[in-house]
Amino acid sequence: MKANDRFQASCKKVGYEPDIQFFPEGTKTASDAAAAVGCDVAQIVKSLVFLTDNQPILLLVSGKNRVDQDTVKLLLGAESFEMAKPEIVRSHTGFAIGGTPPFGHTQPIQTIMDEDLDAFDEVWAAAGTPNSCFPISPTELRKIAGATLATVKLCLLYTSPSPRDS
Ligand code: 5CA
Repeated sequence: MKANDRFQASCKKVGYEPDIQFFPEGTKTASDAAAAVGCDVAQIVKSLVFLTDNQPILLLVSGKNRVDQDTVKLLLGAESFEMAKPEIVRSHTGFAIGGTPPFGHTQPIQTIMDEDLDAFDEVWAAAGTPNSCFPISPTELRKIAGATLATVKLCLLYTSPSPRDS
């Protein structure tokens, strides 16, 4: 079965019908997806798989944000936290990087959702392939993914020189 059909079939099991839209120009990255959909990159949901103490964990992250791995590691009280290799992403979700959807995976996976996604009425996530996305409200996304909301983004702070230094 094609990846889009597998995603659709797993959504059906939880009573959700995604409005999958296809974009021949490609939606492999958050910026590709934002350009194709015609939305702000912040409204694109990146579905990123990490390994924490050797357990997979999924982070649903706004397209404008980078994950602060140290903060998430602390939040989880974990010893280790690192990005999963492509073969782990595929074996745990059933989908390849660039098309990994936020739910509907082959195995259950602990999921954390970036609180910044909650600012929008609608966000767009991958639908199983690197040329398809579907719109969803953040509330529904969180509910179906069984996700916990958290602050996950990297904040680069600029510290101005102290007056004593000038
Ligand atoms: N279809 C788009 C928008 S929904 C999408 O899937 N974006 S994504 O961010 O969820 O997936 C691409 C991400 O996969 C990249 O941002 C990057 O963080 C991650 N990635 C790319 N290559 C690798 C790799 N070799 N190992 C682990 N993660 C990778």
